[in-house]
Amino acid sequence: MDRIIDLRSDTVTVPTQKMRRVMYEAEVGDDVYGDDVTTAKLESMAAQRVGKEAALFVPTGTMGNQLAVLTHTNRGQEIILEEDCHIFNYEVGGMAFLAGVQAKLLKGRDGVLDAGEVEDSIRIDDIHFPSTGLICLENTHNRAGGIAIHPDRMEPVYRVGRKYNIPVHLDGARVFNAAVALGVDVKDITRYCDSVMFCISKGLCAPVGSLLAGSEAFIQKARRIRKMLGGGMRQSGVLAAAGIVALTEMVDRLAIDHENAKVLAEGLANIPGIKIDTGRVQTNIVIFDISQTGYNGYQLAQELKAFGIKALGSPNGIVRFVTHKYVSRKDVYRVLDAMTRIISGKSMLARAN
Ligand code: TLP
Repeated sequence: MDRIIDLRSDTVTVPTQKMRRVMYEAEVGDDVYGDDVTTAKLESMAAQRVGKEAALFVPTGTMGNQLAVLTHTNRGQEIILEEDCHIFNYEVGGMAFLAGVQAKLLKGRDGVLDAGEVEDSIRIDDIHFPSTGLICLENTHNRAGGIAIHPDRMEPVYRVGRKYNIPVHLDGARVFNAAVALGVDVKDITRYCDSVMFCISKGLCAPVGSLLAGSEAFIQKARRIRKMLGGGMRQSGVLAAAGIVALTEMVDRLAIDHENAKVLAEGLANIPGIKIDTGRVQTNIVIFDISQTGYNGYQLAQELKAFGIKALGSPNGIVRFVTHKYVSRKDVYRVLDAMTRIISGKSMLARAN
């Protein structure tokens, strides 16, 4: 049997040989005492890269986002988010449980918030109302299909934040995918937020970790809260070492994953019954609808298994495939071949019944 192709997420990427070597050789110390030079190096490199004063190494993107909410807000405040965002939908209700804030959800267009609607949602000073403590953005936008949001579309929301003195946090789990897809420096994106979280453990192939970046004062406070949550790590340099390779060597190659996603999307569009808007496939995420094929996501994932392909199942007809370093162009053709066989087989079965 051929090698397994794993399309479930870019989180499945394993560290490269170079990463494993630098992890082995990393100079480490107790980071809670500020002794881990490798972690310190990654943090300063990350801060510089996204144009912020300081950064903090955290175990996961979820912890980075939740730390941002905890650090920016006070209990009982309201935060503005796009309704399909990760912070609200996929972080176990952490913002309510940990930070004690409530959500004001706005419908985005392609994951983008309308600045006018954001402004209208900011609470006025009234004894009955919570105060608005934070605005959250996401780029690339995962559930919108990995759409890379141009900084010009973030700027108006950021201006609203400035006007009312409300901080803007960017969930930039895949912000480097956005920068590469748009052909801009990542700073051109992160200049429109006060804090940003980005992951090194996704398309950039590091085994573990994310960075939260912002002002010196913000990161100092976030560092204390990270400790409170049990995220003060000791010899984290073994992980940070891989992160340094991720930032220095793995960003530009994301363009290959985007190309492969495009080819995958165009191939899927040619399979009868599959609905996909190829224009929305701008980075490494491919979202499509198989409901007209007679399959649901669970069944498709089951069928793909027989072809040595791992995919996430869902009870509805919406499927997400994610490309990454370990999905080659040849793998894309293998996936398309399997998809064609599965879908056409099913239609034949359907006709026979
Ligand atoms: N997303 C994962 C799943 O949780 C859905 C994935 O496979 O895409 N922000 C965004 C936009 C994300 O997509 C993710 C992970 C996170 C935050 C959280 O990162 P981790 O998994 O490191 O906690």
